[in-house]
Amino acid sequence: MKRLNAELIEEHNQHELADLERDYAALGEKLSRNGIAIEKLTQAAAEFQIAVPSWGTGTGGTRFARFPGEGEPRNIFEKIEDCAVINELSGCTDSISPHFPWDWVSDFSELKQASDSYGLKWVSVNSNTFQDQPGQTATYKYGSLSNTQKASRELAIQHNLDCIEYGKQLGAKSLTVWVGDGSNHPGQQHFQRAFERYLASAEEIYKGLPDDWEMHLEHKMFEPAFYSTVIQDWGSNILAAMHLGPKCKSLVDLGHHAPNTNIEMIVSRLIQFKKLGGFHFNDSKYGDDDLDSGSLHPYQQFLIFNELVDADYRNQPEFNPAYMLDQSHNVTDPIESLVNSAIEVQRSYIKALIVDREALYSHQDANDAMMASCELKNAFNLDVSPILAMARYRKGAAIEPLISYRAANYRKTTSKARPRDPNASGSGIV
Ligand SMILES: [Mn+2]
Repeated sequence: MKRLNAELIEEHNQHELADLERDYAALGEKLSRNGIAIEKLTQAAAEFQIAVPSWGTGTGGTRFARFPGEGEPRNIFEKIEDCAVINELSGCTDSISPHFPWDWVSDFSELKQASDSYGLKWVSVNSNTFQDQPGQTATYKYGSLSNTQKASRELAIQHNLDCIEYGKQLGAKSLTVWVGDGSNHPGQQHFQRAFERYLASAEEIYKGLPDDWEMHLEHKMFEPAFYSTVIQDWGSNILAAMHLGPKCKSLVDLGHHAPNTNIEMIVSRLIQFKKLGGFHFNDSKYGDDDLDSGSLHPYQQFLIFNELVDADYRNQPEFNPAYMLDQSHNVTDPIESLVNSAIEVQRSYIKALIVDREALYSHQDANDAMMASCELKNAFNLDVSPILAMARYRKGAAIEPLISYRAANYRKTTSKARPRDPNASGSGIV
């Protein structure tokens, strides 16, 4: 089942196909001069998939305000519809990463049926122990898995175990755990005791993982805690992951580091020790800005994929990271941002495939810094857009996704079916 009018996309594609074929042929000729077969890259682009976060389909906000968009999804079923649109346009987002309890439903088979009807899968389940739910018996105000109070810790453990159960019904294979635990004042929290409590709680969750599941820990330097967080960086993250066992790995959210951190090097270290579980892609200028992927630092994103492609090239064992977007869209249509961002991540991947690994290794061995740098920069500077567009076209997705999307008038037609509740609090991702 399609959510957008497939004929409309096809009509637009036919209009743009002749130009695309010319650009594709020219790029193919240029690549072949360097011994690269364009068809291999187009095949890789067609196979590349990145998950859409269910929460990203709604308009985000800041701690100050949220400005809801017209026709935005009001529940998980409507989020699935928007995820279908994103995949029909991009051709590279065939899965959804859900968030509980935001996406909780009483009948998960109904949810699975809805996603199946659009050919969408469910991947990593995200738990939420950073806010209290109505009627909650113990509070997360002072932390969840590391809370000094046993009742709060037990509640957080049980919620994560529940998330695994929900995920099993949806066919997911991993649990992503991010906690807001930390402190705002020096002295407020005993660093070691808090980490000990976190590990003891995480052990209970780990015990509940099915054999074919992974647990992904997400670190974050600050927010909501502003002095310290319990899993503040990849150091604490990998320590926890190593402590818990082989099914526990680290998840890298690009916005969760200090500015100018060498994230690609962190990625390399995690790969080396078989601890890279996955990514939350986004971009940032100041902190956890959750801006569109590749909108500010496309070269950094390329350098991360350079490490990922390198790991693949060297057949690194136990290397199978999960790719997800994690963004907040305050001033754009979330569908447009997610389509664009998925394609920008795919773009970084294809550019990284162009790097001549053997040539790079020989420049590195010869300490030829200039040529090594040029090997990367030349790949990055190549415009691979025709490859991405051709991969989309062959899958029946849109050659020009935003043009087709706007022509479909989706928001306007959807807004009629999704009237906004005037009494809604306007809560969203903040
Ligand atoms: Mn994240």
